[in-house]
Amino acid sequence: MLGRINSSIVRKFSQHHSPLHEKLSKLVPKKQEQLKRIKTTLGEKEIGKITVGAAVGGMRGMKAMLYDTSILDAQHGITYNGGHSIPDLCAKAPKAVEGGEPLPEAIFWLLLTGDFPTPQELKEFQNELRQKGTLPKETNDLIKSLPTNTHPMTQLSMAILSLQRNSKFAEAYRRGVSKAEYWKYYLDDSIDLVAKLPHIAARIYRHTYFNDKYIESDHKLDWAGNYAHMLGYERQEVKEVIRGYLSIHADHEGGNVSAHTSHLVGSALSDTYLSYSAAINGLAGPLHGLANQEVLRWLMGVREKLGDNPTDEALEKYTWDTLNSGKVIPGYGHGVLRNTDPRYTHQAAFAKKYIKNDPLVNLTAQTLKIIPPILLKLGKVANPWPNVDAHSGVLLYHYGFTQFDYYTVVFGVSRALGCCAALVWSRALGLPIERPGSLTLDAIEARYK
Ligand code: CMX
Repeated sequence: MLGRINSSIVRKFSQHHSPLHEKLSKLVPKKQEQLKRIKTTLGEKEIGKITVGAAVGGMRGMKAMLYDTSILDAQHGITYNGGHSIPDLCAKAPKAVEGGEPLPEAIFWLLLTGDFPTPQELKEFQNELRQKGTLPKETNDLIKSLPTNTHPMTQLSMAILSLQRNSKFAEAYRRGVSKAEYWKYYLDDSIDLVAKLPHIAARIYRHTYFNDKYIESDHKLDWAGNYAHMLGYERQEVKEVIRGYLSIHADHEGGNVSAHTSHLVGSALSDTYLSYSAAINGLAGPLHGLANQEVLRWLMGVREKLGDNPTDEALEKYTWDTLNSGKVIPGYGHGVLRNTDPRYTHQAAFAKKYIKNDPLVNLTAQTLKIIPPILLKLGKVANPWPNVDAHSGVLLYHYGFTQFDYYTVVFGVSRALGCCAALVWSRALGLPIERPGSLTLDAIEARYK
């Protein structure tokens, strides 16, 4: 099929000539003007105060950066660019199946522009992603060369880095391109990375678990449907799970570890590949994205010890045993949210609609009853409610996608949509290199003597 994508389309999607470039070219001056207005009229206003507690406590609650693609509310969860909450997004986004899950490539468009693409824009953008998806030989060779016990997230980070030598931004910077043009090259690199990520991620999966038996891309499919296909899942429901998963994990404001890492590294004018590879390393931490694999591991531990239908009392004891052994309960708690994560609610609704009598899905519902009161009893947990990771892996597992060490890679494919959109905007707005200050313990005490 790729061979049939004719040269006029190839020309059309060459540097700076994609539909997204056209759309953003109109938006960028408006946002630049808005930032200028904010700087001149509001530059001296206080957003909040920085306490010693916040400085030594992981900067919790400090609003200290500009990140324009989404905003997080402690009670209501995430709102994507254009004012779309998770339920609103799921109702209004373009879909592959009527009444089904959003198309994540449309979410990328939304995060960048604040609008869903029109059917024509979507079609053109999907073509562009198809055309740019093919991986260079060295990326394929690199993945194939890695020991299969290399964690899939490590493979993902390395594979993204292997694309860096073709960065349009890095090349343009060497040529001395004007600062006003940076965003266009970041957009080129970002579209390229987004196009290639499902191919990279599917290759890592087939390399790690299926002896390098790769599955050819199907260019008739949408971006996420093709990812499911290349992973080896043809059921429509699995494609829908993947579409939904990739849509709702895409962005979660700028302060979380992956988004902030990508933003920080990008602020040094490191290109999209360098920035997003770094973000993946943060996402691979068990307190962040790796929690979805840890949830599965925890639930498997419950099943192994207590069987498929544990009593509430037995599950309570298992939860206390986990806590008393000095571990966290994965999938519960959040740095910002103080309510059940709407992304969890969305996935629970999907499970209710499509899945009947699955022991793990039932167990997940049971944990919702048991775990929050226990976390509340601990007296220190700020949010006892489930986050997105409490449900995502369970859906994949139900459909036979059981290699849970891989689950965070799916998260990594999705989070690129938000991080890349934000990188483009950071360059379009000319945001400076990030350089907050720090204090030593002695300096803090000396300051308040
Ligand atoms: N189980 C046990 N203890 C928990 C807990 C949980 N699920 N959530 C928080 N706590 C503990 C913290 O470890 C901390 O204990 P110490 O004071 O002894 O260090 C205390 O409660 C206060 O923490 P907090 O203010 O409620 O939460 P933080 O903002 O510090 O941390 C998070 C947030 C997500 C790291 C934490 O809730 C956690 O470890 N959850 C489990 C891992 C998880 O699900 N992570 C995924 C988050 C979503 C994502 O990024 O993908």
